Amino acid sequence: MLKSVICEMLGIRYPLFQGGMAWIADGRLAAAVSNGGGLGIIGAGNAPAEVVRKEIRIAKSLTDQPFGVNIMLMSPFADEVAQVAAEEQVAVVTTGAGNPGKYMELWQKAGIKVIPVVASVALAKRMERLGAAAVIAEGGESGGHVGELTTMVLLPQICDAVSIPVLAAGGIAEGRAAAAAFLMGASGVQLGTRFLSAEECTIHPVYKEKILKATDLCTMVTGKRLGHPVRSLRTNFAKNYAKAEFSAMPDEELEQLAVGALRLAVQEGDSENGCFLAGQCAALVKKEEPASEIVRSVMEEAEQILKGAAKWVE
Ligand code: TUI
Repeated sequence: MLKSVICEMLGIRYPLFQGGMAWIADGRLAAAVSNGGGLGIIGAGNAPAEVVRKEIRIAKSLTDQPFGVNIMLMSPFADEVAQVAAEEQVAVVTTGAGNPGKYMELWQKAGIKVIPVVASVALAKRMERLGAAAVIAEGGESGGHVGELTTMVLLPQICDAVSIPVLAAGGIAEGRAAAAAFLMGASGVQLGTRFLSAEECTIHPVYKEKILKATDLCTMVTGKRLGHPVRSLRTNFAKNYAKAEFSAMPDEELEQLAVGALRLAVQEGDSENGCFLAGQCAALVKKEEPASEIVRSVMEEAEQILKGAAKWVE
């Protein structure tokens, strides 16, 4: 079985995290992943603290395994959600879209393992100094808020720069990419897009269908002009947004265009006005299946590939 220091650190069977996708990763999905031997993560996104607490309680009722909460640092509720994570003493907090420095002490005092998602070497080093238990190096192949670098070049640089364990994210939907990440020095992997096809993932059927039908060039990045690049499916909404970005439209109006678009995708399956966040690996997601089966099959495939890796050596 494929094991790493992450398994011992967190008491989980497989070194595989499910990304804490905003609006999508709820207590039910997180519990299903944790019951399958990975680490399920509730995505707090822009949700108010009490909504997040409710999802944490749902996860606690569905699993006795460890799970995490992802705190989206650009959320207007980040302070309160950070507090709720501490009060509920979740096993792990992951963070995204910013620097979680100001919350580190709060979480560490609550006995929580803090594992920030980073898109640069500098932030990875800063997080290690502040006591992060590990970092997740996320390349720009991922869905949602993206950094500049690809997983292929970011991961080895972060592995060189820090002594804490590094997990890889961005572009990983299968055992093949997971095996590659381990070969490059990762101690674990995080998958987001692949879990959109989980049976326990409650996104609108239209969203799921779009993921299952996605092909290689199906995603694009918008939002660079306002400093928050986001990868999503190349829908009419994304194309129109991109056009608006290159027009003379004022920043405030451009910002308004995106408000509520993720909810419209997740809950309404609105192809015209919804923003369907997805990573480049959507094209590799082929079928709907239980979350536990995703965890097991990705790890098993990675293990077989790593066992066979000696064939390259004379
Ligand atoms: O955060 C993510 N993925 C996300 S967040 C999200 S919700 C959102 N919607 C619209 C705009 C922005 C966010 C959807 N998907 N992944 C982790 C991640 N973090 N990727 C990139 C970063 C990041 C970027 C800049 C982390 C830190 C950072 O700056 C740190 C600093 O010190 O300035």
